[in-house]
Amino acid sequence: MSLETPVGNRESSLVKSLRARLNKGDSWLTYDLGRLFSADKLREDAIDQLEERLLLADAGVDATNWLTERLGYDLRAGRIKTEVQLRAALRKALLDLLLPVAKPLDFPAYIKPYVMFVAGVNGVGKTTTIGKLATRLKRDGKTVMIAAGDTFRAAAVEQLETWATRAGVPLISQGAGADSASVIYDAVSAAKARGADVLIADTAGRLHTQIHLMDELRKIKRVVQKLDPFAPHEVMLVVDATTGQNALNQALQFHEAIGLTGVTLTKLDGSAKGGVLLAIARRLALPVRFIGLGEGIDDLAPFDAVNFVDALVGDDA
Ligand SMILES: Nc1nc2c(ncn2[C@@H]2O[C@H](COP(=O)(O)OP(=O)(O)OP(=O)(O)O)[C@@H](O)[C@H]2O)c(=O)[nH]1
Ligand SMILES: [Mg+2]
Repeated sequence: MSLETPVGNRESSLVKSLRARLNKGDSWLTYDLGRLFSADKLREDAIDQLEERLLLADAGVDATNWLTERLGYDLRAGRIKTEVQLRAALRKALLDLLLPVAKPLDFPAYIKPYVMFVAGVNGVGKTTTIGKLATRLKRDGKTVMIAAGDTFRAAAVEQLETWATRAGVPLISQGAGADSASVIYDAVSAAKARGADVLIADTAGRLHTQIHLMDELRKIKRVVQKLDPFAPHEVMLVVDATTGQNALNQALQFHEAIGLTGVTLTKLDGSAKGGVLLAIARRLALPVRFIGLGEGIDDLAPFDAVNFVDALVGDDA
């Protein structure tokens, strides 16, 4: 018996579980599309109904308007006469929105160490995502180091230590109360000295209203740039899908404050509907890196637009 599931299988089972969850018989988007038809004709209010579903699923006004306008156009052009056609039109519109943002993290060999900051509000899953990601990268043969940049919350370092041990990667820390920029500066120096491929820096959870903490992020960036003017190579925001529209606001605020280069959406396994991904794609067009599908070490998958959309509209349509 093999001890470990091969990567391909693991990924496809994650996608299956995403699909099962988003489509738990009450998929927010495609649930009972048949109801939008009466006597085989699309009902007058079909677009209004879809609009309502999109808004309820946290897709936000921008993405919702964009999608319903697209579908309205197809409708008037006579391209949506059946449920199958409606499903196909939805699928195409969703892909047009999401394919451009499905950009996996790329670690070019000439950037060493590839410095990554992981930021976000409290409790969204930053530390957990770092643990999962470090594990994943190490399996891919990369040498990874982690910096305990969350010096703010009690027990944050211990939590990260547990993840670093699980992932089997070294952690650079100075303990609670230390200066976050100094920890991350040291970690980048150490990663350089040891020739590590990737350095992932955890940061304390913060609200965009906590000016001093937002300033701290900018400071970390400035300090690290003394070692590498092009660092950080990735500033990844982690957002919790169960917070709905709030996740979009967080993305807007953090982007304005430090300039994001990617987003990871966690807790898609929970009560989340995932619509906020559409909102973020429409408003910010930031690359979506990963989706979190649970608390376990393997519950992280690169964001794949086709899988995501198929989970929503059903690829067997
Ligand atoms: N169900 C589920 N839970 C998750 C996921 N990612 C993280 N969590 C849980 O969310 C909680 C918070 O995770 P952390 O990784 O500590 O979040 P954080 O952003 O580092 O939190 P702070 O450091 O306090 O700001 C933990 O209980 C995690 O197990 C996910 O994808 N799915
Ligand atoms: Mg944390």
